[in-house]
Formats: sequence, C-alpha cells, structure tokens
Amino acid sequence: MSDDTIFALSSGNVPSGVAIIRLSGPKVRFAFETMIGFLPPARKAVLAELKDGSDKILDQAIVLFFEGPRSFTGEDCGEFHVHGSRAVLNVVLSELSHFDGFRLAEAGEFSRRAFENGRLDLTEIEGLSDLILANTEQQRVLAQKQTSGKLRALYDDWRNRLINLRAHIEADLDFSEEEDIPDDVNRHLIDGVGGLITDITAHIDSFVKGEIIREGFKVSLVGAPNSGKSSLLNALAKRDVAIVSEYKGTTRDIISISLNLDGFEVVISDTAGIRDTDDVVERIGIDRAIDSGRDANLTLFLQSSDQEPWNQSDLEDMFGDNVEIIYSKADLLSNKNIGDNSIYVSSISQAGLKDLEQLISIRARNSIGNGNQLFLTRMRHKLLLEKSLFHLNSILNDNEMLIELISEELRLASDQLGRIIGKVDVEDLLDAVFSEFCVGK
Ligand SMILES: Nc1nc2c(ncn2[C@@H]2O[C@H](COP(=O)(O)OP(=O)(O)OP(=O)(O)O)[C@@H](O)[C@H]2O)c(=O)[nH]1
Ligand SMILES: [Mg+2]
Repeated sequence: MSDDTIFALSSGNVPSGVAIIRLSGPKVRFAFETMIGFLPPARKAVLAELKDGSDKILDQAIVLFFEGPRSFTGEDCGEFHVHGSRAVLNVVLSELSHFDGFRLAEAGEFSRRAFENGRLDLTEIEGLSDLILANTEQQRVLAQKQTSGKLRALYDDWRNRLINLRAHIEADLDFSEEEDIPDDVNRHLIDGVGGLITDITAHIDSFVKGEIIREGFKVSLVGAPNSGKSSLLNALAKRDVAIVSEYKGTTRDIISISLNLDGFEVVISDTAGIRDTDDVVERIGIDRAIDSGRDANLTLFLQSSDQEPWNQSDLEDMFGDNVEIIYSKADLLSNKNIGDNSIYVSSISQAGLKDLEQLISIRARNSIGNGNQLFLTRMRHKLLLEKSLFHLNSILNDNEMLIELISEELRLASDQLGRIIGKVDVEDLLDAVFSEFCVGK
C-alpha cells in the first residue's frame, strides 16, 4: 500500500450546490494546517477559508477532520465541502496536487485502503459498490444488508462452525490411541458437515433471486412478426427505442430497456418475430429471440387479433414454463373477450399497459419470495461456496477417510469462506473487486 495522501472529488457532477473533496493519508493534517491554518477538532464541522500558499482565498468551505483509525479508510481523513463549481474545484484540487506526497486517488482507492486497514471486509466493500450503483429500492435494500455486514456474519458463522468441527476431531486425534474415530465424534462430525451442506446449498439456491434484484428481472417480448413487440417496447419505455414498421421481420437484433417497476429493476427485451424464413440473417435473429424467451424470467408472447393463434403447450415447448400470452392491438377488436383474465394491450390507445406493468411487477416480486432472506448476489461468492461444498461433500462421500484428511478437507472448506470475506489470500481478487468503483470511493 502506498504512503501517498490521496484526494478526489467524492460527490457527483458539477456544477452543484456543494461538492465534497475527500482526503486520506498520513499528510491530511498538513493539508488542513496549510490551507486553513489549523487542525479542526475531529468529527466537528467547521466553517473555514481555504487558502493557497500566497494567502489567496480559494473558497469558503465546511471542513471535517476524521482522525485515524476511526475513519472510513482507517487513516487520517478529511473532507472539504466547497462550492460545487468547476472553477472552485480546479483551484482547490490543483493546490492539493502541488503538495509533496499528495496525488489524485485512483478508482476505488479509498475503499481499498478501508479493506487493507481492516475497516471493511470484501462482502461489505462489494455491498458498498452495489449501494452506489443501486437504481431501485430492491437493489438498495439488498446492498444495504450486504454493506452492513450481514453477509459477512453469515459466512463467519459457517467458518466458525467448520473451525469448531476441526478442533473437535483434532483434539480426538491428539488424545486417542485408536485408529478409528469414536462413534460420538463421528456422529457430531456427520451432523455438523450435513447441516453446513444444507445451509450452504440453500444459500447457493438463492443466487437466482439475488441476481434478479441485482441484474434485473428479465422479460422477453416474443411473437410472430408484426404482432406489435417493438411498438409495445416503445410504449413501455415511453420513447422511440426500436424501429416499428408495417413490414414483417423488421426487428433482427435484441433491443433491451431497463425500467423501475414497483422498486424492481426490470429489463425488457424486444426480439425478432418468429416465423419460417429462408433469410439467413433473419434466421439468426429468430434463434436469438427463442434463446431470449427461454432465458427470461418472464416471456410475454404477443398474440395479435389479426394473426393465427398459437397454443400454450407449443409455446411452453419453445420457451419453457414462464411464458404468458398477451393479446396485442386491442384497439382493433370490436367485441373484446374481456370476460377472461387475459391481458389485452394496445400500444396505440395505451389500453392495458398499466395492467401489464402490474403483471410484470407481481411476477418479479413472487420470484424473490418474501425477501427477508440474505441472498447470494455475486458469481465470485457462488464459485467459492461451491468449492467449499465440494470439500464438505467429499467428507460425507468417503466413509473410510482418515482423520488427517477430514481435517484437511474442513480446512479447505473454511478457506473458501475466508476468501469470500477477504481473510484468506485474496491478493489476486482485489483488483477485480475494486475496479468496479468510481474515483472518490
Ligand atoms: N392498431 C394497432 N397497430 C399496432 C399496434 N402495435 C403495433 N401496431 C402496428 O403493427 C405493425 C407492426 O408493429 P411492430 O411493433 O413493428 O411489430 P413487431 O412485432 O415488432 O414486428 P417485427 O419486428 O417484424 O417482428 C406496425 O405497423 C404498427 O404500427 C397496436 O397496438 N394497435
Ligand atoms: Mg419489431
């Protein structure tokens, strides 16, 4: 870790009412003493004049000093709340960059220092990154749980259970004269490992739910050419995203938009109309459409009133169980068959769009259950948990395993959990984790 004192604009786009410049490192005190003439009491906001070396006033600011290690990074930190104009920022940042041992922070560098100084573990850092990127209420709640250490507590609990099991059998190894594990120790081991396998497996199963919240609930619009898919996408997006025309086979590539429906991020994809065709390019588009429908959390098959109806079982053969028929171009129907529960939409009259949005958000909500669970959200965690499970399963699958080997498998299983939180050799992971951040965090 470098000894530089780092600084960066930590607030959003300028111009803005206030902009926050954040500092961290061994010479933060020097910056305060040089630019405002004194070190403010820790954690107390103070109004001060920021000056350059020739006593010229650069701005009037609220300044805050956080004394390490009780700070975000664990080092001495500072904040200058200045007026949020480009000119003010230029002059203050340029003044700081002239000090010896000071430089602009790299992306994620404040958080990296927080991790390296033991202020946050990797799951909390990842939660923080998600919190900053959260678009929807569901994403905020998920990230909040993670950044407040709940996920770490869960993995720590599992690690402790593994460490206890190991201690138990190692104690037995030291004191026992016999080769075989006594029955009671064996029972305790099998129960303990079995319980962990159940808990970790349930957590891995929640990945689908975590992904829905984090990456968005995937909705695919499919149907015959001209059934009105692109028009519906535009109506839902409230802007002209996809080309609409009266020619069949207009859409080829998949076009996706992201909406916030009832606190859920929903990613809606428009696809090529499905029909038999000799056109090679259209065929590629149709294959992608079918894949998109199969892969989606909800597939909406648009059935327009002036087209040959498809039946539900053919649709399920093509797209799986998550397919739902939506009747499009409702404005063309004179005697609507509204007695049933089907959804009729018209992109022209806007009829039924609210019902459709409601259907999507209900499906999104149902797909994540009650939401009180701690979801697994990252592939990085999933891969490490799967490795951990592999070691645990190998213990239960081999009745003849020697105590020394069991102990080693338990250690390997707990090391994988340690890697998730960053307690076990993670040097190779760090660049990937921190590169997600923006500068100033
Ligand atoms: N009356 C009526 N016409 C519509 C409606 N939605 C779409 N259309 C018309 O139907 C034609 C096809 O619309 P698109 O949205 O391009 O259909 P598509 O399903 O995307 O077609 P492909 O991309 O070829 O698969 C256009 O002429 C639209 O103006 C609707 O709700 N009511
Ligand atoms: Mg289209």
